[in-house]
Amino acid sequence: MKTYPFKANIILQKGDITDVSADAIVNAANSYLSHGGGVAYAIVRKGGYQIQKESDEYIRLHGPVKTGEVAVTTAGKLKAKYIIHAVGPIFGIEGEEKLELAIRKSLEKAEELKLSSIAFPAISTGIYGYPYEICARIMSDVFLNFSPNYLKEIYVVLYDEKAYRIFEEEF
Ligand code: AR6
Repeated sequence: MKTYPFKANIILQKGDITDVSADAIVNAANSYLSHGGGVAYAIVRKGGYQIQKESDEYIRLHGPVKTGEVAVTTAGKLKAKYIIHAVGPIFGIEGEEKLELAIRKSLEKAEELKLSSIAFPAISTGIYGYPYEICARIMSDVFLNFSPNYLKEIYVVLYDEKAYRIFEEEF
C-alpha cells in the first residue's frame, strides 16, 4: 500500500467555479492572460473587468506567462481573494508535464500566499483539448504528493456531468 503525505481535503464538486467560496480560484488561462473564452471568460464576466485590467498590467510588466507557470491577480467582485491564472498545455502540442507543472505551481502559489482553500477547474480540458482522464490522473497525482502547510481544502469544480464522473472515478 502506498502512503501519501497529503493532509488537505479534496472536494469534487459539479458546477460553476465562480460560485465557489475559496480563497483562490484557479483560472485556466492562456499565456497572454487574455480571458476571452471558457472558464477564463466566466471569471471575468462575474468578477468584473478589473481582473482583465490587472492581467493586462501583469503582461505589460512581466511579458507572457510560460506554459506551466502562474500569475496572480485579485478576484474583483468574486468572493475569492485571488485568481491564480495557470497556463495549461495545448493537447497534441505541449506535454503532460506542463499540466502537472501548472497544477503544482498553483498549489505552491496558494501556499506562498498562506491560503487555506483553493478551487481548480479541469485545466486544459476545454479549448486546449486534453481528455478529462489525463487531467484527472495528473491532478490526483500532484495533490497526493503535495504536502501543504496552509491549505486545508482543495476544490475541484467540474462543469459537466461527464467530467464529474471521470474525476470521481479517478479520485
Ligand atoms: N466553471 C468550471 N469549469 C468551467 C467553467 C466554469 N464556469 N466554464 C468552463 N469550464 P477552458 P482550457 C470547464 O476552455 O482548455 C480560454 O479561452 C470546461 O468545461 O476554459 O485550459 C483561455 O483564455 C473545461 O472542462 O480552458 C485560454 O485561451 C475546463 O473548464 C483557453 O481557453 C477548461 O476549459 C484555455 O483552455
